[in-house]
Amino acid sequence: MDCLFCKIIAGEIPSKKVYEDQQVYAFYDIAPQSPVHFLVVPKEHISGPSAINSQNEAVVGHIYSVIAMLSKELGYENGYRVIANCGEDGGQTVKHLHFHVLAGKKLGENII
Ligand code: IU
Repeated sequence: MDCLFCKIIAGEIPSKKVYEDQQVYAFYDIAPQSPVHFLVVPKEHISGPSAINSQNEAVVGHIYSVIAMLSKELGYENGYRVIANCGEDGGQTVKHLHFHVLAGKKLGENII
């Protein structure tokens, strides 16, 4: 499958890893929109938020728990924003489900 994030997960394209376990991979965004900006993606290829269903939904809860755990480890427990863009109108450019984690400053409204 010709998916950029599948290639990043497989190590075929280099990335700056934040965290990895059996289900998810997290890496810093190449175009950061805040002092802390990384993406958390399921290792399983899910094309986007609209492809979440009863079969694959568990990984979404896991992703939120990983983000909360990392907030303490990376020191952004003062607050953060999690965003998943969906489809063309939602501004999704990479067709592999991903959650932006933005932190490190008081975030304005027009971000991501
Ligand atoms: P979006 O929600 O689909 O617009 O987010 C895609 C993100 O993937 C965006 O913030 C890009 O900067 C980021 N990204 C990346 O981190 N590495 C890449 O090689 C590419 C995009 I292409």
